[in-house]
Amino acid sequence: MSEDWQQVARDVSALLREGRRQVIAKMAGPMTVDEKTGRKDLVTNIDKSNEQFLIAGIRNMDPTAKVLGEEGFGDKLTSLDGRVWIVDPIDGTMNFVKQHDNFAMMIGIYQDGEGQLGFIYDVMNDVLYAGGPAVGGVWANDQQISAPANLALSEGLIGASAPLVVHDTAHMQKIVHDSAGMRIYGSAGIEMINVLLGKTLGYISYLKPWDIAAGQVMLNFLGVRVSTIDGQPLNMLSSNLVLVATEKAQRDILQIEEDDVSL
Ligand code: 2AM
Ligand code: CA
Ligand code: CA
Ligand code: CA
Repeated sequence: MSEDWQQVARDVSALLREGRRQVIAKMAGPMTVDEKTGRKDLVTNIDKSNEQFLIAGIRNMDPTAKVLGEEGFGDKLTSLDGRVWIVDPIDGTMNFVKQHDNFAMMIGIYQDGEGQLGFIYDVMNDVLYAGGPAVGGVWANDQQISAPANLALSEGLIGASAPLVVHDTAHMQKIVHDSAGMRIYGSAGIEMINVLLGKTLGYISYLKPWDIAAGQVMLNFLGVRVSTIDGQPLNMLSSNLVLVATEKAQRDILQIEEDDVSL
């Protein structure tokens, strides 16, 4: 693979734009929807074909790449050594099926466990968020993004996945109570875009590596904290209860966890 990260970023952006064109073309045709673990966990023929398309493009760019893909067309990974590409072909599949909106395509590139580049493509708005330490910035299409304000929990909105709130996992109700309000978008990618843009100050959800890989790279680069709900680094080979938050809001939320208080 080219060691010129700017070139890699351009190549991956072109790959994602072509993937988007194909996804949008296929959305006009019949969609096959299957359940994975249950009726709220879906996969379509387009999730699968887009993952195959993206992974073929990645292997073309980087023949020795190790690829972790949600739908199983990548490799079985046992470590993060070397260069690892983490792919979520459609993030927010339920939104994709029900709304034809509010879903994303995501790719994260890690080198020996260190995030280098992240890509989150807001498909229907046609805005590609891309960047990380390898290219020294984060962009929304051609527009560079500056770091979001370091808001305390009380000063901003927090995103979360609905089950955490319903079951009051990890003191979610107290966290929501202490915030300015909660929003639920149904796509980790769209949630992380909102944090990148400072529209929300954080996001809490139980996530797999492909849900968080791309966002973690860009968020960290802009000073947003990504950790487990206990403040520990994520294990990028398994699931995590993920806390994305501004530095101040992370401190506020970790304090709630430590105090172990409910409403
Ligand atoms: P997905 O659409 O790629 O599966 C929905 O709240 C968000 O959580 C989406 O980003 C979704 O990603 C992710 N998610 C992770 N695990 C999930 C699961 N078991 N069922 C549904 N969504 C899941
Ligand atoms: Ca899924
Ligand atoms: Ca996902
Ligand atoms: Ca997905």
